[in-house]
Amino acid sequence: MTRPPVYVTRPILPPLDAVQDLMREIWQSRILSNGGPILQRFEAALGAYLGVDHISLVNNASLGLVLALRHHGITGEVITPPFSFVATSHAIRWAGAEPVFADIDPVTLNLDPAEVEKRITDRTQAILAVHCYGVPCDTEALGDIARRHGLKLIYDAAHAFGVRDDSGRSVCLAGDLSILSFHATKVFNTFEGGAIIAPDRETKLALDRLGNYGIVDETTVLETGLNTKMSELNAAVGLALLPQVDEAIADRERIATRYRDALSGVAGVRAVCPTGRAGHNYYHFPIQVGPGYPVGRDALYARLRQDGLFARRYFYPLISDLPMYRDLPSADPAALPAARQAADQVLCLPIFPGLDPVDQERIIAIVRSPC
Ligand code: T4K
Repeated sequence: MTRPPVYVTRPILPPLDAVQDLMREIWQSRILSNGGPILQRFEAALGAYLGVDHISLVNNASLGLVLALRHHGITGEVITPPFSFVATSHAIRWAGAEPVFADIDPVTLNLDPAEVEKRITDRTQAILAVHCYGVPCDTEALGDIARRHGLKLIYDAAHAFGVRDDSGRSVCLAGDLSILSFHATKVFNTFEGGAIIAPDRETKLALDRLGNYGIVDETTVLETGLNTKMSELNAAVGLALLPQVDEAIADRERIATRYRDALSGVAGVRAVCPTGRAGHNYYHFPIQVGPGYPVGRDALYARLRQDGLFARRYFYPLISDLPMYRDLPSADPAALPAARQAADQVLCLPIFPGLDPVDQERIIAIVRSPC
């Protein structure tokens, strides 16, 4: 009997009863948006969970990135990795700035600080780094570069929900601003949504205002704002889901550990993310399929698909190879060897709470023996 398809991820959902209770409140109050009472409660609960004090909720991380860049008036060059989801570079363009690609570290697959330094010119205004797969960037080295060159340092933390550094502090407290995604495919979701983690209340309020058209009061509009507000409905989903996140991450860790143990002896396969690291969220389980493996990454991807196992090539193609970016001088493939290698070799295996162990063993069996 054929089994149902297994996708790279499947969202966790809050108990329907808990959402219905919140829906009843919304139906009574008729407050649907614009910083309503459920959003306020979600913001407070989220802050307590993440260990951060100042959060500006947004309707998705892409607009959160645009808002963060606009808040800091970034219209010049922004150094960023080409190995990421397209939203990272697209946000730079939507903010009115220009991406400049720098290569990644071949082991962590995060922006390589030494490569960042090489790309700095007198037009550079910011670094937009990505905590790829929730593995923290070298925040110390990037922070040092940003300070020495007077650059803003913004983190695309779309993958980094709940991730903590070695001291137990939220990784979202590094740099000037960090942006989380609560998209359906993430460790934690509000269907669509996101958050900007700000360093202080003043910045949080400025972000809230910029995301509410720049409105101060009924007759005062201070700046050319955008609408990035999260609705009460999305906030209700988040509020009801938050109590389940720890269990979901523990489940992910269990699945990741099984993958790691089962694949550790396979020649040519490297597990990209560490397991057993306190504060990791196991958002993806990327493997790098390199020399010594009997087939290439794409053949393994196709082989898994044959059995209805939908691993994904996050991130392929490289952003710098896409038509809207490939003519940039920094998109020259010769300068981005580690990013190119990652784009050609990485495959993200299905991982999500509730992944059937039978399906996981089917995936492992094919990765161990693809021919
Ligand atoms: N920065 C980074 C580094 C990011 O990775 C992302 C988003 C962003 C910024 C922007 O964040 P948001 O603006 O989205 O808040 C998905 C997601 O749509 C995207 O949010 C995510 N990164 C990216 C890595 O993955 P696709 O095009 O691969 O998604 P899709 O529709 O193929 O979904 C993958 C699988 O997930 C499906 O095969 C089935 C499952 N799925 C998906 C959805 C949407 C479900 O089971 N239920 C669902 O509702 O981009």
